[in-house]
Amino acid sequence: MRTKVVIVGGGPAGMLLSQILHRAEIDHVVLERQTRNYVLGRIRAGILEWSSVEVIRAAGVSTRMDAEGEAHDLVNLAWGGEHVLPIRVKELTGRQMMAYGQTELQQDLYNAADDNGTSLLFSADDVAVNDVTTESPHVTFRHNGADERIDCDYVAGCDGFHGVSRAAIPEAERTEYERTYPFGWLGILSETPPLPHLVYTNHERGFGLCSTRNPMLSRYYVQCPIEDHVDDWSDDRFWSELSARLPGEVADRVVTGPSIEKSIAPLRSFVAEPMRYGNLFLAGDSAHIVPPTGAKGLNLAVSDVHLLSRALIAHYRDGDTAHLDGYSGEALERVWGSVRFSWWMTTLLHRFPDMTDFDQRLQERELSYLASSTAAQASMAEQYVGIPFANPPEEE
Ligand code: FAS
Ligand code: PHB
Repeated sequence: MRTKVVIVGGGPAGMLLSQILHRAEIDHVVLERQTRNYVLGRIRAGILEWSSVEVIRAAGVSTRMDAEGEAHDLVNLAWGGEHVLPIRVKELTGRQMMAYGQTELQQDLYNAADDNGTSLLFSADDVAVNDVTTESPHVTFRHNGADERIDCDYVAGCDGFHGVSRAAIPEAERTEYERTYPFGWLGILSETPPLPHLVYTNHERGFGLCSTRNPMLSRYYVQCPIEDHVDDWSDDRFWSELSARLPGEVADRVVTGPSIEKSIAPLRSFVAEPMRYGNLFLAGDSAHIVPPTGAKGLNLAVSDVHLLSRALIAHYRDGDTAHLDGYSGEALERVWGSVRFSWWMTTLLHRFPDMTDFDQRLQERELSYLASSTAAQASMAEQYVGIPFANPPEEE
């Protein structure tokens, strides 16, 4: 087989890139290691930056998001069991966040691929990225028991943190930056009405987050020791711990119910540079990971795909390789901005094991300074809602 672009990974980054390349009539093949249902079964992100909404709309896969997603004007910070500070994002930046689950976006992207007749191969095993610095880059893999090879112009490594693409860049050519956090997030889904707006809470017992998926599906998190196992947390223990970490006026409004999904995610900050090596381009979690505190993981994947797709289109349509050559630098600018912001929110809101009462007071003072300063709130708001693209996608 031969194609222009092989996309390794059929998660949100890979499938959004596929959708945009299809609309630009750029031939490509997507290789996904898991089954379709396995990918759709993963519960992950829930908040889209407005820049991501613009990319998804321009890609022509926003019908359900615009019908079922919920635009939010504000997000709340809570602390000390009594304070609640609304960060009025729309008032401060003119932009909103969209609450729309990653699972839903993934479903929309798979449905679009079905309609497009995209070459999307699930259960692709032993994928290997080869010869990306030669004139004949190619990808080999096993599918339905047969060894396969696809020759291509470019490889898009959209295979997440545990994929193979990043390792196709020799260690001597790659620099990795990492910080792991000494706690995890225990998340649950419950078929209960969510709070009207997101609430992030700082408490000496630990971090908590109240989020949403739709009017009858809520997403909640509590910080937990990284050694914990899901079985250590009954629903009752989860709800009482979340309530203990929220101000009473907020806790009283939480509608509890049985969990329909419960999982613990580790937190890390990670960046691999560069995001290009020869004819291999990394996009999404294959190149970077952020703690979910800033709601940036999925949005960074969308950001990379916007920049990479624009570069590939300029190359194939106009023979212009400037954006391909500038991709890594431009993508990393946005990556590091979100990595820093996600680190800042994580450091501000979580109870670190080695924290003292002095440290707790510093966190609470920073939160009360935010409450006193519109300028500080505007700084947080513009980063939370997402810095606009220098070249936003053209509306359809
Ligand atoms: P993904 O990891 O989503 O997709 C990569 C795809 O490549 C997968 O389908 C995988 O099966 C496939 N793959 C891997 N190796 C392969 C190989 N060798 N060959 C072929 N295919 C291969 N972000 C937020 O903003 N908010 C959150 O609350 C949040 N919660 C998260 C919870 C968890 C447990 C995890 C792991 C991540 C969370 N994230 C969150 C981040 C997450 O949403 C990612 O940013 C997002 O999935 C990135 O999308 P991709 O880059 O496509 O990577
Ligand atoms: C979610 O709804 O899953 C969510 C929202 C905000 C975050 C992280 C996760 O910062």
